Amino acid sequence: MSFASADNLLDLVEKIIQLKRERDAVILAHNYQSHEIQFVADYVGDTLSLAMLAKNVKQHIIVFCGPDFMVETAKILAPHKTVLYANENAKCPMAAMITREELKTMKEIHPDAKVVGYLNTSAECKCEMDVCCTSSNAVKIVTSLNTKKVIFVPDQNLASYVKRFVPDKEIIAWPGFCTVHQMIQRSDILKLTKAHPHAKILIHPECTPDVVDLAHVVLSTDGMLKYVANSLEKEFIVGTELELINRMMEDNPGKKFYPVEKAFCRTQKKIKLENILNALEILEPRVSFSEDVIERARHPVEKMLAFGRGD
Ligand code: CIZ
Repeated sequence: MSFASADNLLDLVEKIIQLKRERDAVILAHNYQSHEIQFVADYVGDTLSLAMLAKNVKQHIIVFCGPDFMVETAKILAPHKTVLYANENAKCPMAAMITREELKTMKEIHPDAKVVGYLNTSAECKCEMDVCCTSSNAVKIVTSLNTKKVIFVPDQNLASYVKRFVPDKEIIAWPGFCTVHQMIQRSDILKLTKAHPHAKILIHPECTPDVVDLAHVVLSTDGMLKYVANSLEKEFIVGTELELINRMMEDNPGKKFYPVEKAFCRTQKKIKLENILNALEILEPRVSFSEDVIERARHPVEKMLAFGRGD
């Protein structure tokens, strides 16, 4: 980085912090956001903890640094707050893999099934769900349902992870996936294991089943951060997006972390400091839905929050 860009970075950070104070705004950022975004954020976390925060923070303006569905979930939970996309173009490919119409058709084919939907879906899709989930509480939620048949959308990998815990239930999965976790191959983890045979293997449940099979523990990103902080182990292979490693290294200086280098989320990295400053200056782009969508989508999201964390 040149000195000029370092100056520019510092200038942006100062402006954001000042404007955030003036506006009495809060900045929420997902664990995959780049280091400088996490630095200016008030809270950093996984999808579930950010949803809980969006609902409970006292500020009335939220700048959300994460993909579209996370920002929109914040609006669903806090409809009277001004919720701003840090960058409206940060659209989660998995969330775009299923439409409301497609989910309606699935429900028509399986009228006796309950619908569990990952938060990684559009607000419209959420209107058709019985309950939402994240990777932290998907197992807990599906286990709790008093139904044999469950439609699980849109992540087929998370669906097959959940299925391991509920062998008696029929899980009807939509063939969606996270483009980043799908990139992580069994051979990547085996290579790291060969180089670091004593390392604990942490895998995200959005990874494919053959990768999950290699895990010592399967956790969401906040679950991984907590696990690493509390573990007596000293070395960890981390099967999720690359950025998480930086947090782990910062928080655990005595421990070693081995990432899968190619696991980089282009969507999340579309968010830049300039976007946050712009959002704070013009209070746009805002999330906006009809009252009907908010009302219908809020039900499964609130139901999920009542379950709390599962990891
Ligand atoms: O932060 C995570 O663990 C992700 C990527 C998903 C989730 O459900 O929170």
